[in-house]
Amino acid sequence: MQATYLKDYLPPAYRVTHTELTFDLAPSATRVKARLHMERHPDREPDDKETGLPLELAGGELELIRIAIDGQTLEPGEFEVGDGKLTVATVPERFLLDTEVEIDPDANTALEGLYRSNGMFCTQCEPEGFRRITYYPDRPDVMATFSTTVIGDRDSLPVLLSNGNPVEKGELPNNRHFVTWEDPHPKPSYLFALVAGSLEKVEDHYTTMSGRDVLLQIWVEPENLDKTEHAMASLKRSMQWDEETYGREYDLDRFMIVAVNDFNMGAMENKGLNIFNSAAVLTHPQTANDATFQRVEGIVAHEYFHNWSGNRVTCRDWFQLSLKEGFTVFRDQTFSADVNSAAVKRIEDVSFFRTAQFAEDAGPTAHPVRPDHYIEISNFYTLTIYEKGAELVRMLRHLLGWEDFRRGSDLYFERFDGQAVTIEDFVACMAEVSGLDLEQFLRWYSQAGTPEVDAHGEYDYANCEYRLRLSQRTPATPGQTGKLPLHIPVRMGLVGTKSGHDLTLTLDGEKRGKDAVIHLREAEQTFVFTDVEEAPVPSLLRGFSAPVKLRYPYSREELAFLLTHDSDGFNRWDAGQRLTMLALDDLIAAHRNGVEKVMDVRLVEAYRSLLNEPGDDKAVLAEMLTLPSEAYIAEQQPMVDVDAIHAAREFVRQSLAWQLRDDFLAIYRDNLSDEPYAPTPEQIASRRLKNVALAYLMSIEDDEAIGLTQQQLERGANMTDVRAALTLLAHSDRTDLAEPALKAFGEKWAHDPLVMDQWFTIQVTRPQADVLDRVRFLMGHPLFSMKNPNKVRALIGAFAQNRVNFHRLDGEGYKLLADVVIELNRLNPEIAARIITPLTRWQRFDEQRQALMKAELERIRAEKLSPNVYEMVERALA
Ligand code: BAL
Ligand code: ZN
Repeated sequence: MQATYLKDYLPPAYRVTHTELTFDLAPSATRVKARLHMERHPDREPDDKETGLPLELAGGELELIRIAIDGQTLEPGEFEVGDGKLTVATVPERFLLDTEVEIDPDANTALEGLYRSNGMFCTQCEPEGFRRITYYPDRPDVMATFSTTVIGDRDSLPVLLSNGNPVEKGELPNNRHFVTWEDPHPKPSYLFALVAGSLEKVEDHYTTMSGRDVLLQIWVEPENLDKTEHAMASLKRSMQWDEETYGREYDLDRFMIVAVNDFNMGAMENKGLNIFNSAAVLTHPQTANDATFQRVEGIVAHEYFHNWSGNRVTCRDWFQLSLKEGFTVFRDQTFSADVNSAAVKRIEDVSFFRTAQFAEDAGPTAHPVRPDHYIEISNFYTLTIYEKGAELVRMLRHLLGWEDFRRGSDLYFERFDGQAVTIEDFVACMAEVSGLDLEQFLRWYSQAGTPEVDAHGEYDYANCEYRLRLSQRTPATPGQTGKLPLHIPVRMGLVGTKSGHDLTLTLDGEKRGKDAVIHLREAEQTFVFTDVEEAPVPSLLRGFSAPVKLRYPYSREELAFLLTHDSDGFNRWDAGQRLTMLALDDLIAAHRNGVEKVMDVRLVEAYRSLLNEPGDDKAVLAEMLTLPSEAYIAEQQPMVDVDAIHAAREFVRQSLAWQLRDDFLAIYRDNLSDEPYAPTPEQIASRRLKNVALAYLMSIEDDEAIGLTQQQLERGANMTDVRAALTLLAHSDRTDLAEPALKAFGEKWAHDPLVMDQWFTIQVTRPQADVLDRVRFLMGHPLFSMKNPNKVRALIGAFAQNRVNFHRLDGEGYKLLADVVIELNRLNPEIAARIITPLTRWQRFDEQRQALMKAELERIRAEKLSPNVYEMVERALA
């Protein structure tokens, strides 16, 4: 299969100035007529003036009915169809292209292009789905205005939506009707959207900063009308935040969101008509937990923010995907931090990043934030493009400071409005407004892998100097060796060991305050701080100011000191994580060597202080009390020993629970509340703290805790508490209590697919050894479907995160995942290529597991593979 290379980029031969589409909808035979107003791109000269440049349009799974140029139907021989494209050898400089195709939405299980979900027609065109709708120059640098007429059955499809504003509607023979939509903003085909179905809406209005009224609509299936309130509130907050923070205003008369059950992604930012996976938009206190409420808020914001960072200014080519995704993730992260607890948002994001993105960087699919080649671009909607891309934008903000960063963003939006541009264009705006040299910084975009920064500090009592030596190296990644030093902003402080306070930082004779950003640019660099009045403990990489692995030989005493005294909330939390990791390392070694495990008393005392002096930020406390996940611990080990990690973590959990039982119980009781549910930061923090405490107590199956868990479940105040309680019961050894509770929950919620997803996940993440049989059994459940990505993620994806069971030594976990990948490879290649990821990480495990995982990858490789799965398997086995 062929790779596409960034170095081969050329502007399109022909551009489209206006696109007219007519859809005549039918489940298995939809007709699409397209009229494209085309002209040769001024930057593409033909080699031969006589023949001109051939016209090539992308298309797949289309049955061509007719093609005409300037009204003249082309005969076979005057055009060619094959290899995913339609070619016309000779066309005028400017022309009208008419095509008519037939497509089969019902046969479209890949969920790319036009398909049906629960009887509703909907589309997903990013990155290359539009070519499954009609022949088109389906690339992001072809931007056109669109006029779309949707025709459908009046009874089954009363609602007909597309991008922009409705300009005409009417009745047609045979009980059909139509609506015509016009989108005045030029857009690439990947932002096209169409929805048709029997939907109902919730409406609201927003007045923009310039006083324009915008109609807001959320379209859902009728039974979900009561689950839209939070998304609507989130949308209005996002619109206001983008005006206040970035000066960006919405630009159409209406903004629509549609909830769809079968959707590969979380949501899609189609111009004026966002399509959402129902899991990413619907919430109700009884059906969604706090994490889902917060996730919905973040995703609604993310998609809305794309209206500028993505739609008004988009990517020149798909190698630039992070231009829109990294910037937009950064924007949604800062929005969520502003409207919730900023410290907790950062802790959550970094915790996830260091677990999952670091793992991606360390594996066979590692790639730069701007890759230089791909076989299947759908495989690059990755944590590196999104989350690492966001970290790079965050570093730019650190380097420039907020005011210059905002000026750079204004310049970017103004200069490139209506254009498809590159990452260099974005960074150049930041350099221009700040005068900073960002040449070295650009290496972050082209160099893959996680940089490792080693730090050593020395205090010179005689001269009151503190010398900090930093060195950096980025390990080799597939296809990339010999990495160059990066420009790394290190935010830091020096915490005085006597005073317990941040000391003033004086560097090169300049006073830099008590918290400063130093710039590491060389492979090795020493920073000498003068006038340091007392011996300090360094607090480095505050707020995770760069996406690197920082190593500093902290003693446990120093970490305990930072845990109490660091003024940076994030680094206080990180000190606790490091302290816990040291204890875990000892326990993992003890388990492997068959030596008795002994709990580190310093860790118990650190937790005791946290519980007894909880401070006033419950959200941060809950994070502090949360142990690193098994996946995170695994990332810290040279070779992953799943059983030792599980045993060591359980030992710490249970030791803390035994020794601090009464403190956890007090925290639980202090945070019980009768207030009606609201997704406020205060309530969320209380519930989280309460449930963290309960989880410790349930780890030792404390009788009182079992009673409290049952009460919490029976009370059913909200899904946060119910799900937490059900999970604790289901993951305990008390099957006598767990089984009836699971059964009752399953019966109560059988009508609600999103709640049933949670039911599947709770069961397949149990640590008990019989879980694989349960996974197999649940795959036969009438409510499970391999065609629904949410179900696949909830059951198979969640099982693959159940580390002790997925990595069983008999290889049955791997076999099950491989079977699923093989089936999905036929049905939905995009999801198949995502769900395979855990198998591709075989290098990190012992020889026996490596052999088993590779054998499953080889079994998959022997199949007739989609480009998506082919690329993943080839990279994994390279
Ligand atoms: N553009 C794909 C979905 C998202 O990142 O918003
Ligand atoms: Zn996005």
